[in-house]
Amino acid sequence: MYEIKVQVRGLKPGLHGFHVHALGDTTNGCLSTGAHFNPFIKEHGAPEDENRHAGDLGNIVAGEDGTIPLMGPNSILGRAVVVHADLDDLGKGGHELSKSTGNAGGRLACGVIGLQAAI
Ligand SMILES: [Cu+2]
Ligand SMILES: [Zn+2]
Repeated sequence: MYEIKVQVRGLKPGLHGFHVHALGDTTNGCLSTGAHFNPFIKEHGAPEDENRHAGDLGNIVAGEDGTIPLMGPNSILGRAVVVHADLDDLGKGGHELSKSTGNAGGRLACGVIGLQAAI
């Protein structure tokens, strides 16, 4: 298990959807990171749900740290993390986008997931 430290500044107070998106590509900003990483073709949900995208990490409140696996067939290396403008309703908001994106709104910030060798 590796620890991923995320530092985000300038967000408005409250919850922000936080996901691993499928493509480690930011050539068109966060828009080119594709959809939520979803290797098992499930619906959007909460991190603790059985029916969820593998990339569904729920919400962050500014500065929260999390740990997720980087190895094996579901590796997130080469993909991207995205912070959204609004809260992720975890598939339960009743909005038409709830089951695909959690209706988390625009993509405020993103980064490609890679490995940096330990010194
Ligand atoms: Cu997202
Ligand atoms: Zn999702």
